[in-house]
Amino acid sequence: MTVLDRLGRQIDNGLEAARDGVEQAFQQNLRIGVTGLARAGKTVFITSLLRNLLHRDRLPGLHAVAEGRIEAARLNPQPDLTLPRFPFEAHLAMLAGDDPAHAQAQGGDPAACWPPGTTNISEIRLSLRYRPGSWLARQFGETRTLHLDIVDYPGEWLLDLTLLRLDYAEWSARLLADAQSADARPAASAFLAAMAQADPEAEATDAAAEALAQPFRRYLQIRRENAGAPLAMTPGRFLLPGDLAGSPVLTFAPLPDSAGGGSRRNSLRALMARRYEGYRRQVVEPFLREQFGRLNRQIVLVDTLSALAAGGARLDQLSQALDEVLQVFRHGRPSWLSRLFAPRIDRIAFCATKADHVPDPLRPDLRRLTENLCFGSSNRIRYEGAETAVFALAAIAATGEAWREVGGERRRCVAGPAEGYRGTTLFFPGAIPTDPAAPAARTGFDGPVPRFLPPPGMVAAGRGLPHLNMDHMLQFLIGDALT
Ligand SMILES: Nc1nc2c(ncn2[C@@H]2O[C@H](COP(=O)(O)OP(=O)(O)OP(=O)(O)O)[C@@H](O)[C@H]2O)c(=O)[nH]1
Ligand SMILES: [Mg+2]
Repeated sequence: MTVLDRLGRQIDNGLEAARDGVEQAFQQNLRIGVTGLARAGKTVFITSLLRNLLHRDRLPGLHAVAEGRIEAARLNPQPDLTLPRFPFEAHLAMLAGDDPAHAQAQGGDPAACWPPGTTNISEIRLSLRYRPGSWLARQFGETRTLHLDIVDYPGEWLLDLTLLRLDYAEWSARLLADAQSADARPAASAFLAAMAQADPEAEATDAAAEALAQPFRRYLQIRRENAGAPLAMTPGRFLLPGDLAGSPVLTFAPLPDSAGGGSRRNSLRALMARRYEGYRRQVVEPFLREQFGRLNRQIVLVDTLSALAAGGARLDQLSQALDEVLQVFRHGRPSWLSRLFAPRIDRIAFCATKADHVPDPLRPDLRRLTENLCFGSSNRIRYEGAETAVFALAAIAATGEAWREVGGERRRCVAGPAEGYRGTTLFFPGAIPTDPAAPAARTGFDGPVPRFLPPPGMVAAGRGLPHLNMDHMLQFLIGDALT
């Protein structure tokens, strides 16, 4: 290679680096935290969000789409190399009725089904190439790229974030108060009997720890299926251990506080407290730091309708559980320095999910109820400087509308095929109270909320998925990043 060749190559490399630098300057990453308890609708929401951003025919409320400024979208390699990829294609195949395992379970009959409950963490990146809206922004480049990074995880793990605020004695007191309640006694009897036999001050052994942890795990699993079970059943990994199954960090249980002060260092109670501490340090803190520590935007998915249907204190429990979880996040307006080193969440969308379960005229009431339910949290978050908004949405609109006679009156219902029913199921939830404290919000529904099935033929080539309000929610959440 001649000197001139070498010089030419260096100039080429230099230009490329400069071009990369300019490219970098016009790329923006938003890490979006999808926050929701178990079954709130996170996985279906992420699947719909990805599909609808890849094929944007159903997003008129997202301004960059309406103005024709999004040139292309694609799934790109995710930034975190150690996390599994969110199985978007597999979930879509289930919704399309193309999942071979489900078809086999149905006797070879292909049928659309919902993705299963999530058992481990996964991540995905979707990148949008767009033309900026303003003339000024276009002077710095014709197109830009917005990367959206999204993480999915089992909802059971979310409540573990509340443990960061509770020490072992506080956590034990909470769990034992419920285990000793009349509601919980049948589920808790084996665990309470094991606890009565254990001597918390005796020298700790692995066998003694396991003799208590094993019935405690079993109790949590049974108890959470009970109608009146509290939402906050922790530790979440005892319900869904992911890759930690059987490890010592999952071998502990609550114990009543020692009456006369401290315990000996090698006592069973001290061992349990150390393991609880280990769980907080080695499981919960990394989960918070790695998955939620770098968030810029947050969606809080709230299954308000199911809580309303359950009646009693369920709405209060939901509101309190979400509020406790949200206190762990860093909200507020980011300074340019914090944007680089310790991002803050500056926009939060509170969303009532599965709004396709209520007919159109009642959806504003579902939104208002959710707004009132989350008022304490959203008020605090706004005070910290972040923007909040509330939506009633359906990631997938699985129902149509129909009319039915109820008590001599014609009522607008939602209708569609539902799990466990033949033909078309009609559902009318009655009026939706907007105040969670109103007597009507306490009575619950007479029957269960049907689980409507994904409509056949919903996944069509080149099209997004039918939804309610996802576009308006997206305009609030990421619209500013596409201007
Ligand atoms: N009709 C309708 N049903 C929905 C919608 N979103 C979720 N569902 C229902 O709610 C169930 C739970 O949704 P998922 O997305 O799996 O919930 P999740 O929050 O990921 O739950 P975990 O993984 O257990 O934490 C689904 O299987 C559906 O039955 C929706 O937009 N419309
Ligand atoms: Mg899930």
